[in-house]
Amino acid sequence: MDFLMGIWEYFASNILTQPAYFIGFIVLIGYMLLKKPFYQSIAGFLKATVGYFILSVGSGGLVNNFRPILVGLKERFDLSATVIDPYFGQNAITDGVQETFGRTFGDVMMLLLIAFIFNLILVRLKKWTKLRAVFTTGNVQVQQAATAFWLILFCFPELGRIEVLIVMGVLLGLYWAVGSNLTVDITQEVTDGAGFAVAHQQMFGIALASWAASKMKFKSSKQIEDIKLPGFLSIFNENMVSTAILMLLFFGIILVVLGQPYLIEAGFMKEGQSFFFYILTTALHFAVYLAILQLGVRTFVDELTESFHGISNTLLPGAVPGIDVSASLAFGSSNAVTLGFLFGALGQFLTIGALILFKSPTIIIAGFIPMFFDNAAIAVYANKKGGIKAACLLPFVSGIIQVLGSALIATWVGLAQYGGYLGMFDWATVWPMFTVIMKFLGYVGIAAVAIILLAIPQLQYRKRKDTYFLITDDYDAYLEKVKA
Ligand code: ASC
Repeated sequence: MDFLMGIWEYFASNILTQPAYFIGFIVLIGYMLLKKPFYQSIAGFLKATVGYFILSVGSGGLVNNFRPILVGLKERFDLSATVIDPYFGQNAITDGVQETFGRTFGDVMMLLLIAFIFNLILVRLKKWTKLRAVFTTGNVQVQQAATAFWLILFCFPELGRIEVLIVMGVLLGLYWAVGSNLTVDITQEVTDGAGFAVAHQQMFGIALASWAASKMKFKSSKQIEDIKLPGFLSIFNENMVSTAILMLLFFGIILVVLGQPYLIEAGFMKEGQSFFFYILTTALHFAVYLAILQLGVRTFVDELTESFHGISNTLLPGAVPGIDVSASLAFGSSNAVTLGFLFGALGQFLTIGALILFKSPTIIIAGFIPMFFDNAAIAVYANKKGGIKAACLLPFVSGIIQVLGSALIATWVGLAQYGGYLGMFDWATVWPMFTVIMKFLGYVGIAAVAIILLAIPQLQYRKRKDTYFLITDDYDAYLEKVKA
């Protein structure tokens, strides 16, 4: 038993929760199942892993580049508050779970494993479940398993250890399968059939935003890439330029408010460094990291989707891999990414201002990850379905919801006092609703949540039985059929 646990721990900490290697091994196994020569399979493994690491450099760079702003706003305005950020959320749970519920964080990894296996089973039973996507984003799975662990203990503090793991393992596995399945079709549209789904923290958000965008009746619903600005404005047509200019304004205003003396004192700027060039460098690096992120995605996505045929022809018929939401940011309109971030930030900042003004017992501090990755993705999908206006409006609304939803749930379940909450869109909306249902209906609530989740893919399937599986099996044939 100890030996098996040792293997599991090694696998969990080095592969399952490290998406670069996990994606790499999926590619390796996929190619081997496709009976490619060994050297080609190894090459695929390397390219996918390197590509994913490049993506991590991009997304990590974006996060770090933004740190002075958020740390600065917090310190300058002397706010002690709950940070909405996946890593702060995870730390809060690590700190509080023993004290609050008398449980250990170690169980979170077991929960992750059970949920992941359940996700695989659900997809294997695709004929009945209609579920097509496997969640592979391990870093995010840890954060979600931790939060889900807390929520189930909050609803059922008396439930035994094994029962907790099984009940939440099933619900979380369902959420992974159902959530990423919700993004399959729209992601195929946005990426022109790249063959992956989103496995992240705003899957319901993406589905909802795409639906809302498609229902919005604006007079003109031009997509961002179709708008050709005239005269000097034409420089905004070029994504790198527009990102640089918009970020210069955004960072410029906030960094000037924070002030040079503070930035030097806090160690973000060096004594004697030019303030103007500090702001310029910070702003331009946004465009730099965005470009790196997109390069990373382009490096691994082709390998992944090609090799995944090996898995979807044999082990998991007809399945697609669910991957990090960053992947979808490399497709669609790049300007949508920037606009989504800015409007999401606006929504968040205004709502935080309102919390302070109305003396809310919990004040939220914006975290970059929800602000950027959720809202940029929502904008990319909304732009595809409803054009530029939807791509501005929906991230703004999402920013408001992220802050309000997180403030409510984090206060209610007691995570606010440990200083952090996951805060991504689904965890500020869908999961708080599940928590309400379970807290008030007890065991009936568990069944209700499971039934709701199971019903969603059935409804999707009913709407268009003829193309439901075709869209992943053969995208070109799907397009032909839809056109016909
Ligand atoms: C998250 C999280 C990250 C980022 C990354 C985006 O939710 O924990 O590190 O988003 O996955 O690419």
